[in-house]
Amino acid sequence: HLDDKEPMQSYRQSFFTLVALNFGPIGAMVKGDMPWDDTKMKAYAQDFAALTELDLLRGFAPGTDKGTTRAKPEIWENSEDFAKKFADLQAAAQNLNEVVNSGAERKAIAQAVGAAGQSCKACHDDYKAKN
Ligand code: ASC
Repeated sequence: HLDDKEPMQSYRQSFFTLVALNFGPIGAMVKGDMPWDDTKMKAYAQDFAALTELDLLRGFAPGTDKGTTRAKPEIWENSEDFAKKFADLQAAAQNLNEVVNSGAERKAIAQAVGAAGQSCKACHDDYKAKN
């Protein structure tokens, strides 16, 4: 990627791909779209939490608002709010990992998954273009 013209767009999109491939099946298990599997639930919740410890904001460096991206210009205009929303995601992912790995019942897990999904959505609503 060193000669990629859009390395930071690729960096952040890779982050979201990994997050979606961990949180997606968690959501699917909670919704009953995929069989519940405690081992997978624990592993994916742990990886989801670990992924959110990466420095995502580095991927939204100034000047990377052009090109192959659905990132809205508002990200760079409201960078404090954007950073706060990412901190909310980190907290929600951390909480989900703790709930899942504390042996909580499914109802409590579903609640923590819902909260994490809300923090995904809060940011998408304001900062992700529809297409
Ligand atoms: C997902 C996914 C999102 C969030 C969001 C939650 O699995 O890909 O963007 O959950 O739909 O509301």
